[in-house]
Amino acid sequence: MDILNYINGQLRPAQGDAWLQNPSPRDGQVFSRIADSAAADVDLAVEAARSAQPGWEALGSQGRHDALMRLAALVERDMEAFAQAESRDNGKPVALARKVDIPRAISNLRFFATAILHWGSEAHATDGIAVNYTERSPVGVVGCISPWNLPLYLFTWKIAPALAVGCAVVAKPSEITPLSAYMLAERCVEAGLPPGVLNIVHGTGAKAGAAITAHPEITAISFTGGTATGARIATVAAPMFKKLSLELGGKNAVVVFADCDFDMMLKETVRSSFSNQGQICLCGSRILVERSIYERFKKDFVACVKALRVGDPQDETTDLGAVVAEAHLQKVLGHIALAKEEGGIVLTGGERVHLDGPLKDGWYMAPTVIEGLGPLCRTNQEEIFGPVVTLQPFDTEEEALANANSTRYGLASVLWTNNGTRMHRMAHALKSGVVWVNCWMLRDLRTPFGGMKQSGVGREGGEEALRFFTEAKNVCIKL
Ligand code: TXE
Repeated sequence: MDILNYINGQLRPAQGDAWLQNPSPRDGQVFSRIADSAAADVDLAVEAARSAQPGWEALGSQGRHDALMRLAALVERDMEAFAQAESRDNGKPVALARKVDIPRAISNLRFFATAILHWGSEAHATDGIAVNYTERSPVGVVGCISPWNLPLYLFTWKIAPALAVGCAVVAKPSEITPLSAYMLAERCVEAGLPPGVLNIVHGTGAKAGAAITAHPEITAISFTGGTATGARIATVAAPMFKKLSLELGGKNAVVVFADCDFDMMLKETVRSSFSNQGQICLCGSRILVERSIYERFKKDFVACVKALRVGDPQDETTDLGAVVAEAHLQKVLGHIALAKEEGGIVLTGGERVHLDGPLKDGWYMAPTVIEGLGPLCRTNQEEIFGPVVTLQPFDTEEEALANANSTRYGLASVLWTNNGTRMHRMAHALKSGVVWVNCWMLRDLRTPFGGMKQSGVGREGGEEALRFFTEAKNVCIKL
């Protein structure tokens, strides 16, 4: 299978006919090849976007709404094919792709297609001497660069608001999981999206990604990925005065108080630890438990984790599929070795899982729980981004807070308590862009989404995203 670029409405290989191999995490076998694009391909995409943008803006919000809704309907029509493809490309259980990834991609398209119909701006009357109104216009051609963990979910999370406000887009999905974006491109052709409005350039970050970041005609970059990559992108984009939205890494704390609803907490904490093989930047990888219930939590949690089924992503009963790449598997296993060196005790998991038969070369690992480490060791400070969590007891709220806030990240926190005043007190004091109380990954797309500290710059979601992809102009008229 050839995964082609989508430039100016056409599906085409990279110039120079360069290709990357695309293996499936499920069995480690190459099943497709990806256009290995470079600056010349990005130049073509930007040229197409620049030509298409004025007409796309002039189409108006109703016209853009209609086009995005047609695209959403085609993704929904082919939901199963997208779910199977996402699972094959990423290694996640197909049940997860069917339940989370693809439905959310459809919601992203529909949410922003409709949001633009209701989006207004503001006016300010100045003491009877002037009236001001704020005009919000699309910034032009934008770059959207997305990661491999939630491929279509995060790809559409970026392109939908950009397209809805009238920008034209040059987008690059991760070279590790390009398939669903390619399938979306095929549906763009079928939906009759005007050529050049959306351009998808496949390839590596160092070539295609860097060319998008550095292109002088791209006015804004929306990026989701690792913190180190975000910093590299910022060093290029900032001196070019591009708008930047950076959604980066996380090392999220789950704070469990004895007064919580234990059974609900336990079930959700297994999910927040290991969903998508722990490869969601919002996963709770540091679990802090009030000492009076620590032993009970440890026993019940480890029992639940041992019962999780690591298996064929195509099998409906699988809880954990394969991690996304061989290199990533080695990276996660390396973190477990480090944890042991730092004095951690592996309560369950900690090793690669070899399935038999055709899946013997797939990249599977056991969900892993580690205890006995303090808050400041590397294992509790560095993002692992795999099915690995640590447990730490705490005695006081102050201690839990200091621990939760002790990393350079600030993306999400999860708080389990039924004490109302504590909910507000802790939510206020936790240094993260998202705080979930007695839930995890409960998402309202209108809310601001993103991290602080080294988890990112800016916010996505709702009006935040529409404002990111537009320039605000104040027009002041003397009365
Ligand atoms: O990131 P990478 P990954 C974080 C998550 C983890 C990481 C996983 O916590 O740390 O992202 O994603 C392209 N110039 N989040 O490993 O390598 C690359 O090709 C331009 C946080 O994929 O940074 C890919 O398309 N582009 C997030 C994309 O950047 C470059 C949710 C990401 O790649 C580039 C998901 C360069 N120099 C993951 N180098 C959140 N906060 O929501 C690479 N790329």
